[in-house]
Amino acid sequence: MSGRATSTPGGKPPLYKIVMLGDSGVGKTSLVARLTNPDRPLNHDISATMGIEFDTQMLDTPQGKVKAQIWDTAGQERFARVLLPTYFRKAKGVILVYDITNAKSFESLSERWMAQLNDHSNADELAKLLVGNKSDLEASREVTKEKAISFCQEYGMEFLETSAKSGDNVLPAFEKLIGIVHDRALNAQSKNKASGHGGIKGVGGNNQNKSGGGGGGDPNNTSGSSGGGGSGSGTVKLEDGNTSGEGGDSGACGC
Ligand code: G3D
Ligand code: MG
Repeated sequence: MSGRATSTPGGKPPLYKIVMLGDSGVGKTSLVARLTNPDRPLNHDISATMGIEFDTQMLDTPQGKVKAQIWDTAGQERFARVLLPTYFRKAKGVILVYDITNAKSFESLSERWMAQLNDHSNADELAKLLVGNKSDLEASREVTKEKAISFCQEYGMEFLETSAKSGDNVLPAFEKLIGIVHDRALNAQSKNKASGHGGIKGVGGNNQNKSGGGGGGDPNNTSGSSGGGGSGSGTVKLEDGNTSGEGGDSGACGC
């Protein structure tokens, strides 16, 4: 299939929402920062993630360029329950992150994060990638690759070890996940065409608003084209159990 066929009607690359999951401190925010600002030193001013943040980034796949809207949240128990439905809404992929030097962060994946994924999303339809971060700290390793691989076999996902500190495998990790997401969308699109439904429906699933997104409006609108090039970011903060858009180009959450 040609790259052209993957584009939305305006010729813009498709936009897919992916979410970061994992305990606090495993390096989720550092991984996103390393991807979107590769030249910035690791310990730039990464504020504790108190709510939800997202960043967008153009990525290459074998089938052409796509834009990823990457959502990042705190692994803090007190916020997670209220925020998770918003977090997973319209997500097409998830990166489950643990810290290879912290066995508990790996155990949390099966004890907590997989359960939340199942409760708040259509987990079978989400593309999943397991990421063991902090691979630069080999001497302090607590989680073997074998353990991680057997987790992946159990839950049906791909696996990579990364270092947000050195940058090792960070871009390949995001590209791997977005490649799976894009392949699935293309397959769904060609099935639609074959069955006579035709038309490009964003990235499949339950898209309602196809007016485009990315550069503005509802950050959860990942169904249209990606808007302009480049990247953007925004924040959704928790206020008395409700979510509201704030700052950046996030606009109203609409959730
Ligand atoms: P989180 O978003 O999952 O909560 P952060 O995690 O990105 O805030 O990272 C938590 C701490 O781990 C930070 O250290 C960060 O610098 C560090 N870190 C993240 N990724 C790596 C990595 O790949 N290697 C190493 N060695 N450290 C990493 P501080 O000291 O600021 O708490
Ligand atoms: Mg964080």
